[in-house]
Amino acid sequence: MKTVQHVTPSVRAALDLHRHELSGAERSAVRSLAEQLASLGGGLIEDGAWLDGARRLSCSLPPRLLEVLRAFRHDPGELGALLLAGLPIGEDPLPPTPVEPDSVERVATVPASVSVLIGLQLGELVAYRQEKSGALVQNVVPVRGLEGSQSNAGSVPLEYHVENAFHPCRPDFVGLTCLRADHESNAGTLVASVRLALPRLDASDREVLHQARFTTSPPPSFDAGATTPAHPVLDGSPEDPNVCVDFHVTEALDEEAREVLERLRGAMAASALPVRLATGEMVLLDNRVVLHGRSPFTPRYDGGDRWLQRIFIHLDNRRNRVHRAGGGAVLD
Ligand SMILES: O=C(O)CCC(=O)C(=O)O
Ligand SMILES: [Fe+2]
Repeated sequence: MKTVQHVTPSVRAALDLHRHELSGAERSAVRSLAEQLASLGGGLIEDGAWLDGARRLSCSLPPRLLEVLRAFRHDPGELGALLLAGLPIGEDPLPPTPVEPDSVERVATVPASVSVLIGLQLGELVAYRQEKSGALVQNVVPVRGLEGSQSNAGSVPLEYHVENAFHPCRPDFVGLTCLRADHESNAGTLVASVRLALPRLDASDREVLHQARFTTSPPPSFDAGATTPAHPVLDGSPEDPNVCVDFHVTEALDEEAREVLERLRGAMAASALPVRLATGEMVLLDNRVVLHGRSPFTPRYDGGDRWLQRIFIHLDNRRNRVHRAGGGAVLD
């Protein structure tokens, strides 16, 4: 890992954010695969046969893209995120941004197919039955009336979190593909890597974070569910730990742990990079290594608002099998 902690955030962004820009020829190749996939069978994303076709077609993504995805899976780098730019999205006019709550994509479109093709080269696509009705491709759009909510339908600052931190089988990777930026291009997906934040904490704080002195409850996007048993926020190798925290819903069980959690939040915020996604860009986040949040923006609910599509990826389809009734892609 290169060390770039003493440069300004913007320089660090340029240096550190793993960015891969597709060439024109690569964009055409991805577009042709996505079009084939969108018209495969009934184009139903949750249909096992469609997903089989998607997996097969994903093997024909451009070699340079396959290399980048494979390298990211091996090691997500200091930032824990990969930005893909120049994806074939927005070349045809896009429909209006959905406005309804819990909007999802059930029928394949070219943008949804692009996300699926890329996700399937990183691992297995999964969803959670209690969230966005178990859809594999979910729309992240602002929803009227939910402005102030700590969910991806809100537009106030969204607190740093690991996706589904409360779940024993949370995603290994999260993919966010941008169809449309917000009107003022203000909204940034904030990426905060534990690899960058850790040097800002002293050894005793890290030790506390490795102890089971925290609990996490399900976020609002889930139906009410049980709070986790006490868990550590950092686990695994002390020199390169995994992180599991959601600063909106993770609670410390004692005063010392509460203070340490607050210092971790400060370290994370100080290391965070805003990724302002533009049309045709996709950010892949390693959900074991980075927290993400979102800066505020002003929705208009006019069909031209910010529109991302989200996918979740697991590396190991056996480890999660106990949660996947019938062997499908949806976890209970
Ligand atoms: O809107 C964003 O950039 C991120 C929202 C988010 O946290 C999510 O969809 O999981
Ligand atoms: Fe999230």
